[in-house]
Amino acid sequence: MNKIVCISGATSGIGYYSAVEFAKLGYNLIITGRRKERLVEIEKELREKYKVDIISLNFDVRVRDEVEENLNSLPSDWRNIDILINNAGLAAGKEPIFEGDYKDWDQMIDTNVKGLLYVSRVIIPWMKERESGHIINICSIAGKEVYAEGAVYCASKSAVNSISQGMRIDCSPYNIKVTNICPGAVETEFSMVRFKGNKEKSDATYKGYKPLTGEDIADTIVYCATLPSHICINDLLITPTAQANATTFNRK
Ligand code: NDP
Ligand code: 8X3
Repeated sequence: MNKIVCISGATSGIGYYSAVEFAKLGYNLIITGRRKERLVEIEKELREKYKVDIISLNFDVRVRDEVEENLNSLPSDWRNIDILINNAGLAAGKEPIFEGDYKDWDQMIDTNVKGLLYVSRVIIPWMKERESGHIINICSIAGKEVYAEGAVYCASKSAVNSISQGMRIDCSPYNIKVTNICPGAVETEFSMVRFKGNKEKSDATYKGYKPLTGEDIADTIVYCATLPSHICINDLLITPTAQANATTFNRK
């Protein structure tokens, strides 16, 4: 059987392009997300183009029962996951902490932190048993620097940063690599989600400079995932050339 990559949040953006890039390399894919129709389309597209096997799992990473039920439904040979990309995540809202929406806070913490943990908790024991595997956590520049009106999103990504470090310590005796990838501005559905469909605000995020694309991050993930077995990229911060840190952009 080909190598297997499991990607959470593969219905758009970084997750979708990661599915494409790994399919090109002949990996079999486990793709997940809440939007079932998108999973069906992506499965069809990648099967036809790249002749790989794909299992789509339609669940919300925030719901532990759904996570466990779906992942545990995998046939035994599909549990031999070589690479887990913990990508499902989002920012919801951007306002000062004293105006923050409780629902947004819950959604970000439940998805970015607890969802990542739920998925990892099922899959890591399978990797541990085989003494082989690579976990790639999609963190953010927001996990390294805090910016105005982003306290809770930044906190959720700081948690990912810490979880990646802890995972690496606990998993390294079992020959499992852990890579924490921290992108700056990537033009995906991210800002439309953050600004709840406000196109003006979303477009403004990427105005006046060339942002990264989902493909750029997918290429970076593939680079980290295909290094020789004795090399592990622990932590990688990647920004557009026009972005110097979380808040400094060279906009024309
Ligand atoms: P997109 O909005 O394009 O993709 C987000 C993906 O996450 C979708 O596939 C979505 O699937 C999935 N997702 C969100 N919530 C859930 C949930 N509760 N359960 C299951 N899946 C979920 O954004 P990006 O591709 O940009 O984001 C991917 C990751 O990259 C996120 O963790 C984000 O925080 C991080 N990131 C993004 C940056 C950017 O500038 N774009 C920069 C740094 C990090 P569905 O809606 O179908 O469930
Ligand atoms: C997404 C990048 O800078 O909007 O994680 O937080 S940022």
